[in-house]
Amino acid sequence: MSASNALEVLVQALSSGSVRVVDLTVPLQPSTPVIKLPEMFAPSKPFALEEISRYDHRGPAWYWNNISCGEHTGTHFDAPIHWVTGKDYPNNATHNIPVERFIGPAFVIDVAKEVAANPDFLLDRDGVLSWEKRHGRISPKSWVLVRTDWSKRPNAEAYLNIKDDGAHTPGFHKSAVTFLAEERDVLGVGVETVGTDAGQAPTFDPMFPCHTLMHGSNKFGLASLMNLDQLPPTGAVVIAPPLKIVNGSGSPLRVLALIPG
Ligand code: 23J
Ligand code: MN
Repeated sequence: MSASNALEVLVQALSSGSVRVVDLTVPLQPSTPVIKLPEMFAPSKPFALEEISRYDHRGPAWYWNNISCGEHTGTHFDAPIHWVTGKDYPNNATHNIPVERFIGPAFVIDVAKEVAANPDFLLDRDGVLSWEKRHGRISPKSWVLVRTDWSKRPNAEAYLNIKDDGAHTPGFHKSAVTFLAEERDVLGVGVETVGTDAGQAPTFDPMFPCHTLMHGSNKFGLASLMNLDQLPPTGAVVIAPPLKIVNGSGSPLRVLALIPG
C-alpha cells in the first residue's frame, strides 16, 4: 500500500468505526493522585485551576483558567532527561525528542490476576518471555503497556496504597526493564500506577530500576494510564506526544490508542 493510500484507509476506517479510538488518559483535576516519595525527597505539586475570568467583569465574553501542576501529574510522559542516567543523551527532553518516537504499536501484557493476589507484583524477564510465547515477539519502536487494573482502584488512598513502610503498588523487576530496553529496543513502557516504578522501588537495587534503566537506555515512560483493559494484546497503535516544554522532564498528556473496531 502507498503511504497516501494508507492514510486514506485510516481516515475511512476511523469514520466507519472499523478503527476505534480509546482514551487511555485519567481526568486531570485537583484530586488526581500525585506520587508521594519518601519524606527526604522534595514533593511535586498537585494539579490546580485558577479562574482568570468566566463571562464576568474580568472578561465579559470569555472563560479561561491558569493551570499549575508538577510535570509528573496524572497521565504523564517521562522523558530520558527525567533521570540522572538519561541526562546526557542528545534530544532527551520534551521539546527536542523526535516526534516519530511518540507513536508506535502497543504490546499489552496483562498481569491483573497476579496483581490482584499481590499488590507488590513485579513483572520480570520470564514474565515477558512467557507473554511472547503466547502473543509473539515485541517489535522495536513499540510501547509496552502493563495492564494491572490498578486504575480501577476506587479512590486516591487505595490507588497510592501507602503503608507504614511506603507505597505498595506493582511494577517492574530490573530484568524485565533491561530486556525490553536492550533486547527489544522499545520506545518505552506504560503503566496504570502513579509512576513507572513499583511502590517499593526506593528500596530496590538499583533504586527505581525502571526509571534508572529505561531512561538510562534513552527510553520513555507513561504513567497513570487507564482503560488498558480495552486494548487487544497486540494490534493497537498508541499516540503519546508530551507538551513541548523547553527542557521539560515530562508532562501531562492525552494518550490515545487506535484499535481494531
Ligand atoms: C521522581 C522520583 C521517583 C519517581 C518518580 C519521580 C516518578 O514516578 C515519576 O513520575 O517519574 S518513582
Ligand atoms: Mn513521571
